[in-house]
Amino acid sequence: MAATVKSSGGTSKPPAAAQPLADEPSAIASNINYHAHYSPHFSPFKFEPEQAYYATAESVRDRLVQQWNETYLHFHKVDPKQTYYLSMEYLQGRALTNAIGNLNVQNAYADALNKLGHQLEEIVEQEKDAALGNGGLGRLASCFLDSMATLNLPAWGYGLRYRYGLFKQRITKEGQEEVAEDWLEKFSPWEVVRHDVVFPVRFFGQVEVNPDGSRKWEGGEVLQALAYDVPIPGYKTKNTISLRLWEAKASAEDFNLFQFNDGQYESAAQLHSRAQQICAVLYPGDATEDGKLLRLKQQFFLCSASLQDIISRFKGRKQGNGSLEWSEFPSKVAVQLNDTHPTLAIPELMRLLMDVEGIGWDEAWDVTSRTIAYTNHTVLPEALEKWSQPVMWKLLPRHMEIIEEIDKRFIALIRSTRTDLQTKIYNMCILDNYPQKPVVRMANLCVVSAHTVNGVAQLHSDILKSELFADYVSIWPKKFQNKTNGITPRRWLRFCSPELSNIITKWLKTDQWVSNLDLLTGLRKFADNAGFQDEWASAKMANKQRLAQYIEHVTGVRIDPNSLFDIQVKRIHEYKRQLLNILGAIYRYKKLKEMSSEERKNTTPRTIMIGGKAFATYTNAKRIVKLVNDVGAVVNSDPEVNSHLKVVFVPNYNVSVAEMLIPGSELSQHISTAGMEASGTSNMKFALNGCLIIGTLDGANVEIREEIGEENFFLFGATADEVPKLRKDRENGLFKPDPRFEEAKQFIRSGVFGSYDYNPLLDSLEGNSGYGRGDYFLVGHDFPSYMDAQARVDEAYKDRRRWLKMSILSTAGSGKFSSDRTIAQYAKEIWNISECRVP
Ligand code: 26V
Repeated sequence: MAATVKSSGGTSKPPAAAQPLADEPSAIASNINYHAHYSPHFSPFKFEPEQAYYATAESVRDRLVQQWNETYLHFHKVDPKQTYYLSMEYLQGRALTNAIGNLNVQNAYADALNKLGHQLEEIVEQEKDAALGNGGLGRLASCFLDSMATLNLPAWGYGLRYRYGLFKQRITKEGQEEVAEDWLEKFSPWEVVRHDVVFPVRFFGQVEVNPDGSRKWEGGEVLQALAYDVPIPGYKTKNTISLRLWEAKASAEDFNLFQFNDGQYESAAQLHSRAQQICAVLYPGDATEDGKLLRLKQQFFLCSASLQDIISRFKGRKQGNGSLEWSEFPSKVAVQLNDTHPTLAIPELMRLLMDVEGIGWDEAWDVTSRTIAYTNHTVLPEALEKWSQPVMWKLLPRHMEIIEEIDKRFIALIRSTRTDLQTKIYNMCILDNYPQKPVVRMANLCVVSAHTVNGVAQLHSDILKSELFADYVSIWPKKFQNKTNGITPRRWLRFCSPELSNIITKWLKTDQWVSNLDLLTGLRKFADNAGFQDEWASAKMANKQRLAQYIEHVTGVRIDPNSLFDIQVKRIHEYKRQLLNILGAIYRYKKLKEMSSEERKNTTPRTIMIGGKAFATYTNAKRIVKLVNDVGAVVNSDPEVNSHLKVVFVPNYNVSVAEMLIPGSELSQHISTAGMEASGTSNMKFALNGCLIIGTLDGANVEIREEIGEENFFLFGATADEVPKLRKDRENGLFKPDPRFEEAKQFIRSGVFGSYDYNPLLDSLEGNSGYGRGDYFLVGHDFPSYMDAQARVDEAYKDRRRWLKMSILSTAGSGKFSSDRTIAQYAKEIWNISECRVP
C-alpha cells in the first residue's frame, strides 16, 4: 500500500521531533513517522507493513518507557515488599495489540495508521510471537505478569533470553518437522538492553576454605549475565512492570587476541562460543550428557543472575535507610519458583548469603526458607526433575555441599522428632544415593526448603497432599496450598474477540468486567433473552468466519462456518489423549460412510480441529500428529461425507493461533486421563469465549464445571480415584473393550488412512501392563462414555437456543478463572505483598 514514509501533513518531510505521549491520531502518526525516519532499521523511504509495524511498536514503546520509569522510581521510593517470579519459560506471544489495548489507545493508533495508509489489523500481524516457552506453564507465567501489572503489584518476572524459542512446526508427508524459530531475526522492539545490569555467573571450579573456616567457590569459567528488560503494561493503569531476560556474554578480556592473530580463531573465542550456547535454545535436547549439562547451566544461569540482582536491589534500597539486616530480607523479597526448573535458587541464595555476605548457616537458612515458595505443575513421574549428582558436583561444587547439608539436617530433624516416619526417610530426603545412579531430587529440595508449596487446581493440590507429597504434609501441614490457575481476560477475551466483548459491555452496561471478571455473572439473567442470544450468535459467527478463512489460508481446507467447530489444541501428549479424539473422529467417519444420504442429513455437521506440537524426540506424539493429518486427508476429500465431517490438523499452534481459534470455537476437548492434567488453562480460555467443554473430571475442569453448572458441561470418563483400580483390573486381564473401540482401531489397521505403520501407536492401546503398553492412559476404558458424551453434544447442537444459552452460561460462569483472582490470592496468601500504585 503506502510504500514511502509520509508525514501526517501529507508531505514527505519527516517530523522534527518525536511526540511520544501524543493522544491525537495525527500527532501519533507523526510519532510513528518519526520512528520510521530516525530509528534506522531499514533502508530509508520504505514504509511497507513491516516497517510500519516496527515504527508503530517503537512509538508505543515510547509511552511504555515513560510509565515504566515512573513505576520503577515509585517502587524505589516506597520500597515495598516485592515479588520475583522465576521461570524458565514465558509464552508472551505478540505484544502490540496487548500494549495499545492496555494503554487504551487502540482507536487512536488505528486512526493514526489509517492516516499513514495502513490498517492496524494488518500491521499487528507483522509481529512474530515471542515463544520462550512450551505450553501451559509458560503461558501461565505470561498471564501472571499481565495480572501483576494490572493489580499494581510490586512484582517482576525473571527469565532467559533464548535466541531460538519453541520450534516452528511444519507438516510434511512424514508428519511433523521442526524448524528453528528466529524471533530475534530482525530485532524485538519490546526489549531494552541494560548495559549497566551485568552479573558474573560461575560454572565448574572448586571450593576453597578460608583460614576462618568459611568457604569460597573459585576457579572454573565465569560468564556475564546481561539484562534485557521487556515492559509489561497493566490494564488501564500507569503501572508498567518488567520481565527481565538474561543473556549470557563473555567479556572482551576473555577473547584471546594473541591466539586469534595466530590463526586459532575457534580457541581464541572459546568462552564466547560457550556463552552463546547458554541462551541458544529453549529446551536443548537432553538425550546426551552434554545436553543435560547445558540445561542445568541454563537453570543455574537464571537463578544466579536473578538472585544477585535481587540482592543488589535490596542492598541499594537499604542504603541511607538504616543498617543492613539480613533478617529483613524476607519482608522485602518474595521469590516464586515456577516448577522445579529454578530450584537452584535455593542453594544459590544460601551461598550468596553465607560465602559472599558472610552470615552463618542458621540465619541464611532462616532467610532463604522464608523467602522462597514453590509451585508444582505436574505429577507425571517423568517430568519430576532429577539431576545426576556427579554432574552437579562438577558444575556446582559449592551448591552440592549446601544441598548435602540441607539434606543432612532434614534427615536429622525427622530422626529426632518423628519415629513414625523413619521408614519414609529414603523417599523424602533430597539426595537419592542409589549407587548406580545417584541423583538430586529437585522437588524434594523445594518442599523441604520453601515456606509454601502449591498446586494449580483444587484436584491437583489434593493429589499432591494425598500422594506425591503426603509424607511431608504430616510434618508441615500448613505449608501446602492450592492456587487454581487463571488466564488474563485482556488477551483472552477483550482483545482476541472484540465482537463478543462489545456485546458483553453493551448488555452489562459497563466494561468493568475486563478487570473484574466476576461481573460476567451479570450475563446469566440474559441467557434466555432471544435478542441477546441473537447478538451472541452473530458475534460467534463472525469469529467462526474469520477462523474458517484462516484455516483455508494455512491448510487449503475449506470448512463450513455452519458446522459445529470442535477444537482440541495443546501440546501433543499421550495423557492428553488426542488419540481418543481422533479415534472418535474415525468412528464417526465410519458410521457416516455406512449411512444412507437421507440418514446423513440428520447428523450434526462437524469440523474437528486438532493442533499442537510434539516434543521432537517423543515418537508416539509425532505418530499422533501424522495420524490426524492422514485421517484429515482421507475424510476431507471424501465427497460422500465431507459436508458432514471435516478433520483438520492446525499447523504450528502458538499463542497467536490460539487467539484466532478460541474465539471461533463452539466445543473444545479437555479429555486427559483423570488425575494427570494438573490444571489446564486453555479450558478456561475456551469457556470464557462461550465455548462448551467436553471433558473428564481432571484439573481445572472440575472447578469450571462447578462454576458454569453441570448441565452446561459434557462430562465423561473415569474419575481420578477410579484410575488406579482400572489399571490394576487391566493388568489382571479384566478389561473388556467396547466393540466400537475395536471397530475404530481395526479401521486404521485396515489401511484406509494410508500405508504408514500405525501398529506401534495402536499397540500402546493393547496388552495388559506397563507404561507405553496396556493402555496406561485408559483410552479404551473411556471410549464408550466419550462417544456417548459426543452423542449428547450432537443432540444439544440441534437445539440452537439451548446451545446459545449454554454458551452464554459458560462465559457468565468464567469469572473465577481470571488470573487477577489467582494473583490476588498469591499476593495475599503466599507473598504477603500489597498494591503499590503509581500516582
Ligand atoms: C513436562 C514433560 C517434560 C518431559 C516429557 C514429559 C513431560 C510431561 C509433562 C511436562 C509438564 C511440565 C510442567 C507443565 O508444563 N505443567 C503444566 O502446567 C500448566 C500450568 O500450571 C497446567 O495448566 C498444565 O496442566 C500442566 O501440564
